[in-house]
Amino acid sequence: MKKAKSYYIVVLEEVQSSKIVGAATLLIEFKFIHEAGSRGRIEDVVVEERMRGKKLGVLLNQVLVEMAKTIGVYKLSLECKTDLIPFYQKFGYQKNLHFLDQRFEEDSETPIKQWPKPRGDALFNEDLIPSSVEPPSEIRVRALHPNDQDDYLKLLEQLTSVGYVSKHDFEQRFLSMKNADTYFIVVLEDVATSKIVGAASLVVEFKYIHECGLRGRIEDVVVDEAMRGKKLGVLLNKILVEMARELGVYKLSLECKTELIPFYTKFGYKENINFMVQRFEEPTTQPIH
Ligand code: 16G
Repeated sequence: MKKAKSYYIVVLEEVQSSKIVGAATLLIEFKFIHEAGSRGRIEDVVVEERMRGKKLGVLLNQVLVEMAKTIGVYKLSLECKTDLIPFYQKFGYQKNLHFLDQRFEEDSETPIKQWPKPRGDALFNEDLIPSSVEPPSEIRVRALHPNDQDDYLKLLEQLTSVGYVSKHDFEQRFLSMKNADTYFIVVLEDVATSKIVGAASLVVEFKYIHECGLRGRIEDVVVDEAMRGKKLGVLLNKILVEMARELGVYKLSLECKTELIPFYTKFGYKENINFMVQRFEEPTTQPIH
């Protein structure tokens, strides 16, 4: 967690007993979208039972929202049960997208013997790309490389706002992702033109819960407009679900619009929980990392 430079676990210590009576995590996820910005996630918020009713949950949330603003995230989100929606609305969150997840069997053994190290320029170790999922012959599946900048950013513009990303910003973003070793951005290259025509990310999060387990998130799935209808979205999703399983995540999730629920349901996801999000004005200065 420390190496990834993205985990801010805040605890509340009861002064008298030196016991931890509350905790919450702010997780920062590095992005290429939103000017190579970052998004924040609130995770694992918990207050000791005997300390409930003292507004410690409010305190934790206020602290984390302020920290997220200081860091300069463009949006902050969390998942919660239906009865907690009114609580989180107080801090500025709204329910708009849908949150889908699926769980895998939890093994008591370490999920993966050796975390696969990336080789060469690639963002992640390409051996992880499952050979069981076969792309059409005109498509090559590979990891993102630093010289994919123009193609990849152009493609992301079909998903959301990207804005201006200098070569330096792109390289820094790439480096911070590679250093964290938990960003698996798969791209689909059109063999004939060498252009990137599809991309999707698997981002792995380290947890203490679930036996120091891992959770996975599918992010920034996009297929070039000109290539739609060729099942490339299906291909990307099959690949990432397999990779997540191979890495040993206990749960895999994503957020999507209503019209995409039937598509994602095909890969085993279900809507179990609410997704709440708030957006901030996009920072004009570089975020602090
Ligand atoms: C969708 C994406 C998410 C992406 C976001 C960008 C999938 C499964 N979900 O929710 O990964 O980051 O759109 O939208 O691809 P934003 O710019 O409004 O955050």
